[in-house]
Amino acid sequence: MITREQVDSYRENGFVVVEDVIDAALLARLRDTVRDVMEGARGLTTHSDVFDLEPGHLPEQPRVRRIKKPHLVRSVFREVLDAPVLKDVLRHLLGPDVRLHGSKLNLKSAGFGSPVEWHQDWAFYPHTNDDILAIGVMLDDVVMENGPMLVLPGTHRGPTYDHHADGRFCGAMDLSATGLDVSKAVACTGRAGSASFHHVRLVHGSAQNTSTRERQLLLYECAAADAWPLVNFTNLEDFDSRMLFGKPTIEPRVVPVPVRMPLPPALNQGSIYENQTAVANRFFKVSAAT
Ligand SMILES: O=C(O)CCC(=O)C(=O)O
Repeated sequence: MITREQVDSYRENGFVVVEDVIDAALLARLRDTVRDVMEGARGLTTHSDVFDLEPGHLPEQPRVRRIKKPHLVRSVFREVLDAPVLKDVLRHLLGPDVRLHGSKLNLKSAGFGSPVEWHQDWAFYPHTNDDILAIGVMLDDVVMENGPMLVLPGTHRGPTYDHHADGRFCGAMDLSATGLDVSKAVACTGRAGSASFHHVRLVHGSAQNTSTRERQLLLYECAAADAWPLVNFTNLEDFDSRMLFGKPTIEPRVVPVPVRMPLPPALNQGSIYENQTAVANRFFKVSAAT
């Protein structure tokens, strides 16, 4: 299902896009469910446990940036993780024992969907080893115009960059301070039903969606079972309940990977979008909401 070349490319570049990880019927159910869940944002005056709101949100005209932890909101979002292609890819990239770390659905709506500044997921959730990746299931066709995720190939083998501003974690890098060449960025595009798989240390970000096309990206963070978090460990029952397949372990595999703690915590909590509001030097432009 995933080819040897694709696995090698993931190891070399830190990402791979695989087509048709979910079938048309599941894709249609996911889209319907998103529409239904979004009704819950009507009337909200501030972010909630489920919804992260766009700056231009109004209670009577909801604008949502993110549905938080969708796998806990509706069971169809949990079903995606049983898709055979997706499981096959996870087995090849992370091994026989895999745990779900978290999930989120970035809406990036047509016309105003917010950008995500350059960052490494690793800066948010360092673990004892880095056999961790994020799956981005495309619920819409993702093209250059509607704010695809942009990745800098090979950066998963480099340093962990500074994600702090004014002495606090802010969840974003100042690319100009890193020497990284943005012209080398690759866009993770693909037709709806495809998915990107990106390494936890890969530098990535995405622009505002100023196009007329939606770009919904359903993200699942997955870890090898022996990767234990260095921050925000809750309890063993919750930890083990998130096993997707294989066996849990109480013996973390510890490898010498570069770590920076996301501490002191970000000034603005709730989501990466909120964390990143503390960044002075934004890379991606934000135009007034249409
Ligand atoms: O939605 C995107 O384009 C970027 C997603 C991402 O990097 C994140 O939410 O951490």
